[in-house]
Amino acid sequence: MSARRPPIVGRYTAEELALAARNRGMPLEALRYDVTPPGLHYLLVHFDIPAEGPDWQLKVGGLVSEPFSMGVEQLKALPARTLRVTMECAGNGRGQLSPRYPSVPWLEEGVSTAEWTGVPLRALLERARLRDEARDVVFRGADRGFERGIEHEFARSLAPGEAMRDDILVAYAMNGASLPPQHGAPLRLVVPRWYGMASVKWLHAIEAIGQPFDGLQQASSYHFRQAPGQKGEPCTLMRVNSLMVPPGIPDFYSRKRIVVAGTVAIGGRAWSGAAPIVRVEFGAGGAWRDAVVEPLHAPYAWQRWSVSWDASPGEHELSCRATDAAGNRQPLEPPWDLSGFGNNGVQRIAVTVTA
Ligand SMILES: Nc1nc2c(c(=O)[nH]1)N[C@H]1C(S)=C(S)[C@@H](COP(=O)(O)O)O[C@H]1N2
Ligand SMILES: [Mo]
Repeated sequence: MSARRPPIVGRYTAEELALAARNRGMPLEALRYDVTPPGLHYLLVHFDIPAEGPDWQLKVGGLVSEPFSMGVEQLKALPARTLRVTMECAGNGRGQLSPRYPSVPWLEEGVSTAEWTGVPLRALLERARLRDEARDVVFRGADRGFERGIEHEFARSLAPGEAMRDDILVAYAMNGASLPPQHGAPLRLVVPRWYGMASVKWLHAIEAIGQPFDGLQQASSYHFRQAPGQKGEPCTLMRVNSLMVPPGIPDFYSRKRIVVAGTVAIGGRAWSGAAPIVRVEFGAGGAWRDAVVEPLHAPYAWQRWSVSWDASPGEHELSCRATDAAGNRQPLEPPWDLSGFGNNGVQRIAVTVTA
């Protein structure tokens, strides 16, 4: 495997700026929407958005008894399901770490929720009849490029047991309209509860193989590592996390918040791939108290939380901290990871309250 890029300390580089401009985040005020309007959904495209073409085919093959290939219209004729799914990039929060890995320098905005419509993956795998020798199921995207000197198309895999879950979709619609080009048109995988990298866009092939998939995006990228050279643990489920809508109004350049003294309605969203959110604590000036958390309405979507804050004149730091039903709780500080994956440290917002 060729060398990893050296870590960065200090100012953002031109390469990071270029990546950030292509792969924009969700403006945090959009946390107000249950379902993120498509133009505000965060975006991550490793290479170029491939051209879509009317003759797009999805091939299902490899270690299956009945390989087949089907066009998008044929797929749309199969029984469909719509799921509301919160998706977060595994690298969300990377830009807060130091040293940081040279990649998309997300601060905290690499998360959104959409309603995806498509055919359950399980129905396609049942039709193809996975053979017993299948050890891994590979999902291939049509976008191609180099990373760390290796040319590949973006591809990921799931173990057969995971792939047969009934909540994974081969989606052709987002929020009731055809998939936009940047979100994977004409077809993408949507893997609820997992970090976004599992949801392969521009999906053109599903292939069952007899050994664990060794593609770069599967075997090398998307692993939690403390230090270089480690094999690490694969990124899978989204860690417990929460964000708030920054209150008041911003200063254009610094984005610092200005709030008028008085009772301020504070709110945001919390999510976890492991279990529903059972608690959100709101922190102001070092004191924490419980916010009101809405019950889980859609099993794969974030939950709304709210609290009212008595804002007194002066400088304040606001934060929020979620706990899920499995007992996972956000750490107060960003957890260290070499590539900046899985940063679920609490959000901190500096607020100036004016009289
Ligand atoms: N083919 C392909 N699929 C992909 C990617 C990609 O670059 N190419 N990026 C992945 C990553 S890392 C994330 S976080 C999600 C982002 O999905 P979105 O851009 O629709 O928000 O898509 C995933 N699927
Ligand atoms: Mo991602």
